[in-house]
Amino acid sequence: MAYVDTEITSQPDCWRQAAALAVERAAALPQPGERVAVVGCGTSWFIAMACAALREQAGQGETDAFQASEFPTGRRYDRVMAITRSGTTTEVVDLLTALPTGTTSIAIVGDGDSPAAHLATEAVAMPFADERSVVQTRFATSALALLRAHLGENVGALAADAEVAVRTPLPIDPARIEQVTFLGRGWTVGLAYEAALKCREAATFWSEAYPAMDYRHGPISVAGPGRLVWAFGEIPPGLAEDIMATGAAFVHSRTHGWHAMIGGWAAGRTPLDPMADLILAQRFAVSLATSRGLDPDAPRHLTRSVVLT
Ligand code: F1P
Repeated sequence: MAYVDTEITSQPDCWRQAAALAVERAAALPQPGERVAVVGCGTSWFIAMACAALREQAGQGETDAFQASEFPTGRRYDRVMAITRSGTTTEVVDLLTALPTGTTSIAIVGDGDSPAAHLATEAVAMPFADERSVVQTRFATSALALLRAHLGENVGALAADAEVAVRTPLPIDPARIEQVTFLGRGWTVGLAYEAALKCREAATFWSEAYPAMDYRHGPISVAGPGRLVWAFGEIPPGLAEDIMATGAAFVHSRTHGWHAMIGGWAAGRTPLDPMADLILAQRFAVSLATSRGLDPDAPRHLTRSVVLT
């Protein structure tokens, strides 16, 4: 079994631990009304996007997300929250070093003794969610669970959905698919980007991701038989029909009658929270890798943390 399989399966328990940590470290996390920027690289950037959209949607204050290297240094934020599993990613470390004096920063890290943890005003360490794998799964979703618990969401219920997601059969056989596009809206756009990154990292697979409303503005041209569109959360009316008209397979646990489109998978099942749907996409990516004879623990051209010299 690959390390990444073990880490994927441990997510329900990690989410519960993240929720407990959110209570313990509430004072270090963004406070209501603050203007906040969430930053990261790769997976951590996509989780930053989801965090920002959820916090703003919860009425907690204006929240932006940036790839760490693209942070607009001319803007002023009350708090900059960096998400970084390793705590060593160059762009994140550089940004924390260069923040204007007086900016409160917080690093959500796997390793509490890492450079990012030391540079930030406060560090919230989640060693229980740290990973051996290069390809991130549980650290990323646990960081999001931490934020969601801090926003008052019932992470216990999310963990129950995660228990289903780690063991339910996959919605589609990866061996039947030559391309996948993930879609999301609002906070699930970040999840869509992350799901597509998993397929590229673990399986060198052709994967794309878009906000669902933008899909008909060009990307739909790629859809067709043997290809897959996978949507997280709510999607715009009519989109499912437009996708199915292309002959592509469509996975979306919220579309009425969707089980008919994908061969009876999970018929009659209550839709899972999109964060649990992401677990299914992580498992899909790992399964893609193994079905293509690749080792998901050894992604091509990728290291566990990108440290630039
Ligand atoms: C960020 C990251 C990962 C990617 C790879 C390289 O890491 O870009 O998203 O999968 O492992 O590093 P981190 O800053 O969260 O440690």
